[in-house]
Amino acid sequence: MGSGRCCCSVAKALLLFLLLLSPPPLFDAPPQGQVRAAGLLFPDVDECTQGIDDCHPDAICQNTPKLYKCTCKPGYSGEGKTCEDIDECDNDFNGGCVHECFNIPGNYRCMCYDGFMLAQDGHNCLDMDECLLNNGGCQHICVNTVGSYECICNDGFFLSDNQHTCIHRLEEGMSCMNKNHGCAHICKEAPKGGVACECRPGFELARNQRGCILTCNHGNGGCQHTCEDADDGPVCGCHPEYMLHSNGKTCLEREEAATELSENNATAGADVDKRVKRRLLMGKKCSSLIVDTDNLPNLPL
Ligand SMILES: [Ca+2]
Ligand SMILES: [Ca+2]
Ligand SMILES: [Ca+2]
Repeated sequence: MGSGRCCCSVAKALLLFLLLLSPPPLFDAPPQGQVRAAGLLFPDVDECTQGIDDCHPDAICQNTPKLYKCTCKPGYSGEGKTCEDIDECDNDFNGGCVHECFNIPGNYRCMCYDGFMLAQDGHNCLDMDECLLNNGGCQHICVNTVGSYECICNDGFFLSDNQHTCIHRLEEGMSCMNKNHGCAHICKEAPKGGVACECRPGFELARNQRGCILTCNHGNGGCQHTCEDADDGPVCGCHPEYMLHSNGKTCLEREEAATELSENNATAGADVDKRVKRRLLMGKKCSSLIVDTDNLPNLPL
């Protein structure tokens, strides 16, 4: 009998022990959309949809079972309760833009100087071929140049002051009508006789008072990326990620330039020319496109 009571109390103790081991309902995961407080179930409040969160206007609110989470939108930095626009242009790479970089809330935008258009990558600037549309407005011949274009007249004509129409040369007569007046751009007759040469905007009169030297103020000096004025005319440079082409005007992506160097020198030049031409054609295609830089990825800083 004594051993039976002992066996029963051992079984009770074992049952109690097992009960203690099994997790009490207090620690069970609450059903979805509900939270447990003081052992009771309450529905979760979606603070985001109810607009009772204190996330920054430039942050994304995410509901969590007990509370909610704030995360700054892409292009903004901060912990969520405060978010600040990142100035993507404020670095040594000019935001990756080869001409101008403009910071905007949550993003940035690259822009090109006159005579250039933004490439599809939203960062590079390509020459616009003005001659493709209406012959550039030139009466006779249109010649495209990097950053600009020029009108040229057929033999027996000279370019008028508007730089687009051509005037028939007269036989020997007043100085400017004499084809040997020597002015590179504009010939003006001086009140006391003789001629005084002038240059088109963006050019400077050369020391010989006849020729005209291009400056960076005209078509970015014929440079695709950067331009600096020197005594003999503009000196072109490229954005850090590019290298100057041997033509001294256009810029090649560094990888592309390295390939050129390893290729046969005799064919390299022709290939580059083809590539530049192809790029100009590509550029032409995207001239009517509006590049949506809002959807461009932000550059890693
Ligand atoms: Ca919540
Ligand atoms: Ca920004
Ligand atoms: Ca051009």
